[in-house]
Amino acid sequence: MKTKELSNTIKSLLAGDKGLLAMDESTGTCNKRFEEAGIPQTIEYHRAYREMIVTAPGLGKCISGAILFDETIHQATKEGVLFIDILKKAGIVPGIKVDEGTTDLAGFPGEKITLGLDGLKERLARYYQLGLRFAKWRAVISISSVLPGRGCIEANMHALARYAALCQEAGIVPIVEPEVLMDGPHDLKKCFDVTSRVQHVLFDQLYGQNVNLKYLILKPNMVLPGLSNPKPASIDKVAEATVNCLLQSVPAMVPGIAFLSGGQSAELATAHLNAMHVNFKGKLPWALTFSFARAIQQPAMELWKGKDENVAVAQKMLYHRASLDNAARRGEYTPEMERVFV
Ligand code: 5MM
Repeated sequence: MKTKELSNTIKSLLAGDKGLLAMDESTGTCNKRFEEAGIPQTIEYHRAYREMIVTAPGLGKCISGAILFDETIHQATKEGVLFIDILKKAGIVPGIKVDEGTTDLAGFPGEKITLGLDGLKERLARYYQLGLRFAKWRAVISISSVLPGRGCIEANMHALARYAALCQEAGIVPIVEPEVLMDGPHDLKKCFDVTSRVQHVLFDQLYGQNVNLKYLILKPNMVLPGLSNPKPASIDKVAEATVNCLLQSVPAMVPGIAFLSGGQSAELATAHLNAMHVNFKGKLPWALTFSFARAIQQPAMELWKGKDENVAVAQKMLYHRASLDNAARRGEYTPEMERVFV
């Protein structure tokens, strides 16, 4: 195993108060977000959008790594400079989403299994040659009165563990993402119980597949009430439930945890991360950071609207959101800082 290289990549990804930018929306997800924002859904608009992101001034001061989609790694600016090269020049490690989406899990109505293990070894070798040094695989777990089923959790966590083992063998740091979805009326406790169960099974499977816990980053959901639960939880309560859940299930050997935002507003995702740092200062065995997609990109996408004349203001917003997440990592974020962008 290329332990030195894996360890250096992890150090870069977790450095200082920086975090990861997930810009790995697959074609379907990207088109869905463009449609909602009134942006034409073509490959050229995907390219222009990603150019706006990777050329945002100062991005490298806030972002340590960017997760890309396969389409994006072959794309370049209008001047012909590859996005991967722009990121590297800005000091941002380029990474790649290697799962191939989800499909219905046979035998488990309403549940999904993530695809992409076939041929993964060869794809990882190609990605390594292209200079990509970390990867991401997302498993999706739903909550309902009867879900998730044990078979769904086990199948998905087994796939995550096999993916992680292949990544480490290839010299690529695996970002391991078991996402418990926010959809549904469930309460905070239900999310806590399911997230805890999922993470226990995950670490059992990682152990079973000889994955070295020192060379991976966990990308979990925060512990939150479901989106249609009428009773919101306070910021401190979410921070407490999330950290306690992680303390129960994530070994101290894991170097870092980078949260997904999962459909929370950008402001709330930032405030929750901040509260974890304020309330648990000095008590956490791992680095706690962010790997947001929507919570960093969404406000910028809404300003960009697919128009050249909006690029500069959208880039400022992207930088603004990422720098607020840096402040949250330091435990220094306040809602008043939201107003600095006008
Ligand atoms: C959960 O999604 C990941 C984090 O994004 P949010 O912070 O918005 O929750 C994200 O990296 C996701 O995996 C990508 O957007 C790709 O999603 P699809 O559905 O296109 O594979």
